[in-house]
Amino acid sequence: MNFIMKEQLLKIAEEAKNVLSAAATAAELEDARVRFLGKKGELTAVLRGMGQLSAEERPVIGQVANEVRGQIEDLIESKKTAVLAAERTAKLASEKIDVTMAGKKPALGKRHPLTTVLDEVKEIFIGMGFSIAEGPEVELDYYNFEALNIPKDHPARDTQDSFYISDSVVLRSQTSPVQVRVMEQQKPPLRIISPGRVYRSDAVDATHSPVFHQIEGLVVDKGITMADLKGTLETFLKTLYGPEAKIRLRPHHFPFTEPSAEVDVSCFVCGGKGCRVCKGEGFIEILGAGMVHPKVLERCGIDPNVYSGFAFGLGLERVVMRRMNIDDLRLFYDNDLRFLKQF
Ligand code: 2NL
Repeated sequence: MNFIMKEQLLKIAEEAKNVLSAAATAAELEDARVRFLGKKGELTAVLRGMGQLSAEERPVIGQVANEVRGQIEDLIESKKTAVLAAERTAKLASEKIDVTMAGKKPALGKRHPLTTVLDEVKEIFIGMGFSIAEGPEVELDYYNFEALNIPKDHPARDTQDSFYISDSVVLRSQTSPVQVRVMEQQKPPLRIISPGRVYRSDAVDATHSPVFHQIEGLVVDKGITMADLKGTLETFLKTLYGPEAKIRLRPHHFPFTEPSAEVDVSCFVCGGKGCRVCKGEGFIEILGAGMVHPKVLERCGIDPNVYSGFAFGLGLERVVMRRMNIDDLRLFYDNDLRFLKQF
């Protein structure tokens, strides 16, 4: 019995040495500790059998067992230090970063063509002393139509042409209501432009959209005349299209201005000779304008006997389409990068 148990103990010691020298991780070391020294381990199993030994044999085997336990414990301890050091080195190596490596370039967007041209227009008017005015897109029918002298039977007031929220609330069909609000709240002199989104009940095609952008302008002061209108718009259009640009005014009608005019700019493709772009005209219609109707001034609390003013409006999309040779309005709203990247 003594002999067999001693053999078993030495075999365990031998096996433990092999397993431990092959262990490469802390987890493998722990597995080995449980296998050889644990409560249900191999060494414990042998020690359990010691009860059957004689009183002389017991201390001898006990001593061998303790020596084997000590050897295995020492092995585990020294191996543990080596394994932890190796694991730490491997972890550090795997976490190494090269701080000199070139970074990833973030994809950089660019401005929408409508924004580019709007910014340019704003800049030109700011240079002439104008301020930018903004207001609600969901507007009272009063500000959108009534205050602007647009009669009840005017086609623009039809539910066919404007989006009504209720009897008295409408999606603004122009940005003039912003200017009406400014006139109600501020005293002349006034010099503002009001760019923004406007809504009309149109079916979508290459030249129509139910949502588009308008830029309106308003100047009110003592002694403002048609000459101020013409000079301001000429300066604006020459800055936008170049110093060779010429302008021309044709009589027109708007309910909110009197007199009213449509303003043309000489064709920026042929310079006025006549070509396909201007359809042989030499000029292209660019905006509507006029002297603010006395009734409009009066409704806004400005005395038309003391003050006068001019106003104008233009569609942003049409200006950008001509300038950038874009033939379909829908391209502005599709958000197709193949289109947007070109500008
Ligand atoms: C166009 C041109 C225009 C105005 C807008 C305006 C604003 C106020 C008073 C008087 Cl508060 N007029 N705006 C004036 C003339 C033309 O727009 O083609 N519109 C459809």
